[in-house]
Amino acid sequence: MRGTIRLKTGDITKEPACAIVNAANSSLMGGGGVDGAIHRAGGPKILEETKKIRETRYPDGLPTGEAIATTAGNLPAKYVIHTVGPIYRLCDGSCPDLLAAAYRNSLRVAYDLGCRDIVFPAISTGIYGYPKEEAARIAKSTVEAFIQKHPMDVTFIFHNPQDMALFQKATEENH
Ligand code: AR6
Repeated sequence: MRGTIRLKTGDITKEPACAIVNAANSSLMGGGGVDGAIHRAGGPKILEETKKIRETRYPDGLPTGEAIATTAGNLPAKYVIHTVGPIYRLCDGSCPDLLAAAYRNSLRVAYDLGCRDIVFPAISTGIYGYPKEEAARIAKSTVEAFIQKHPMDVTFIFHNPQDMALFQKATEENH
């Protein structure tokens, strides 16, 4: 059986999913946007774990498109999957592949941890400046391809109804 894809509005830090995804940066040391919200609500445990991952596995930082997992501290989720989306003004022709890799690797890490549900924010579309329509199409098609082979329930969460409507419209036009 295939998984499902749904859209909702809300705050990702409130989601009681097996995995929520953090739109992080290579340093894994926190930041603004979703990243800031997750570390604020989740408490210091998450940062302790990302620091260890930096020391042991990624001394030069997590490359764009890769993903790693930590536990979720005080959050209702079980795991936080930290990924790094591309910075739009720096990625040129590789932007779509890097954004797709961020989604695909997050799904794979969560799936390998045994998660069958996951919540994504709109990676790269905030501070990293990725055009929202194009990002929506890449997000949806990457998730669809993955869940064909690895059934999971995937939720895209948006901070406001406008962003959700935009995602819906951009991905409907695709079909
Ligand atoms: N719940 C759901 N969505 C949210 C939340 C939330 N609590 N907060 C923001 N969004 P961004 P990026 C939406 O900027 O573009 C950080 O500093 C937001 O409206 O969080 O990948 C990192 O450390 C937007 O649509 O992520 C990096 O340096 C989307 O989530 C950099 O920002 C993503 O916006 C990453 O930038």
